Amino acid sequence: MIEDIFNIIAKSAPSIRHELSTRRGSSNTQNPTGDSQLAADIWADNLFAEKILELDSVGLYASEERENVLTSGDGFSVAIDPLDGSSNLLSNNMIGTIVGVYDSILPTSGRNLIAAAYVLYGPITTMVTAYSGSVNEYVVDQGNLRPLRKGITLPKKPQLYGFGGTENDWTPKFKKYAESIRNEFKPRYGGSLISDVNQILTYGGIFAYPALISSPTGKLRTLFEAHPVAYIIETAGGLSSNGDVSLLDLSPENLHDRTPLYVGNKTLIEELSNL
Ligand code: AFP
Repeated sequence: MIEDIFNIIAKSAPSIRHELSTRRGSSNTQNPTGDSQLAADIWADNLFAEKILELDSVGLYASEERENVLTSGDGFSVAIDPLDGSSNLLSNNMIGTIVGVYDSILPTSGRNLIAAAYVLYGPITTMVTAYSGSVNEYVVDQGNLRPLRKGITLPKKPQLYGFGGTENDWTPKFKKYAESIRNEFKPRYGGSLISDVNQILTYGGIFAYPALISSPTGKLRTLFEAHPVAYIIETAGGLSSNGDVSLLDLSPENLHDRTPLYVGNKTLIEELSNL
């Protein structure tokens, strides 16, 4: 059942990858949180909506690219960011697809997640899944999942940090934290959450898109980005936080609510939360 959802995402990945080169232009529309949409965002959303709602096990589809949910009876709820980091398309940098599977109607608490996954359209297409207490990585080979790493845990020795937003828009508390770790780790920021999170999963460290002075709730969307990423990182032995509590404890009131996001090695997230 959950595997059916993972498989449909993997099966769609080659078409997504193939279509990207011809759908990089703007669609002259905005998504519900005000981001400009590319033709590819809308195309990928329609593709996933059709394929995912065909599954008997899925009853509800919600996407970062559409205002309201689509329903098709009983079953799991799927929340998706069809093309995460699509502004990277123009500069030919990495993008992803993020998926959360909830055992509840949406919006809801991250504690109702039962699985999460992402596809990373990098030099190779990979997919990372978290389900039943285990995080696994696959190569997506012509739509099929070929195992790469099983039972992934965050490396014990963190190496990287990546922080979103501009420094003059950070809060004094976050600036202080950034100062404290700058000399210890290497900076890496890619501008698509999934590429940034995947390198934390691979090399260890911390990724944050903090609360900003201009946007106290940060930039990232709780249901479509924060919950699934937190589920994957926490299943891999890391921690997530909005500055106070685990991102999984957040119950957004609205589908498109935002949250500050901190994910990574336990010690680093604890230090940041205790400041
Ligand atoms: P989209 O999914 O709308 O393309 O947004 C990308 C994103 O939400 C997330 O993937 C990045 O971490 C973040 O925005 C990048 O934001 P900046 O452009 O402010 O660096």
